[in-house]
Amino acid sequence: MLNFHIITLFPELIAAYCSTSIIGRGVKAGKISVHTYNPRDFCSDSYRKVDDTPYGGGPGMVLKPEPFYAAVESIARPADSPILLMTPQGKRFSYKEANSLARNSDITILCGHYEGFDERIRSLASHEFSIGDYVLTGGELAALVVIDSVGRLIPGVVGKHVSVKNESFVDGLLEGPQYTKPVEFRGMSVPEIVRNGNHKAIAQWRRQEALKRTFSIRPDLLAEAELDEVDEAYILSLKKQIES
Ligand code: 6GU
Repeated sequence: MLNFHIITLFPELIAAYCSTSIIGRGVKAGKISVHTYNPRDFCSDSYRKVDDTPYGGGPGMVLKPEPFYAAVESIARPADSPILLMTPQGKRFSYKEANSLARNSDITILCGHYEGFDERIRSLASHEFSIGDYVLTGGELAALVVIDSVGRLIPGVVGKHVSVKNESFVDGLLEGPQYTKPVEFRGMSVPEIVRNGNHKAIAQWRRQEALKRTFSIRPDLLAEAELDEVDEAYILSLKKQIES
């Protein structure tokens, strides 16, 4: 059981996604839980003001620290459990982080907002993550990326657990092509090799296709991937193909 605690000004966004599809099923099955906390509910003033003008001047508003601290302090969570701050300034979130986060019983996620937040909110966080090199209007989509990618690693959330083992990034490679019926569709046919039932040949072909795709789309991943001598020899042949 993994409990997510999401601090957000837009709890509806989190609730809608997390009640649907595979993550929704994981919640209903009691494998994960997703609780939301709105900083607006933790304001002490009657206007429920979560932002204010920036010191030093300038355009826009800045999220105030008090409601965020109060929201975090209201959460029933182990004192040493991670608190993630989702911002474009964070470390790039990847499969590696998802995997290590999946070992926790509780994960708290703070969603920032386009206008920026008081620097003292950063002190609440144990980790700061970005999901990519672009700017989002708020941290909610990024928090959902964490909930989804970590949540699906919890046993019982994804239907077949073997499918988690065979996917992209587990062995550091992109997943190769897959096919289902029909054999022939609009002039595109299923490769002969996956139709003939020779499991050893199919496994070799799949490995080569994964290597080929990774080599052409994400060559940076090859440096970290788990490769044996057969893989290395195949990559060398791909390099030679380009040179010739
Ligand atoms: Cl985590 N937040 C925002 N606001 N923008 C982002 C991001 C996070 N990751 C990439 N862009």
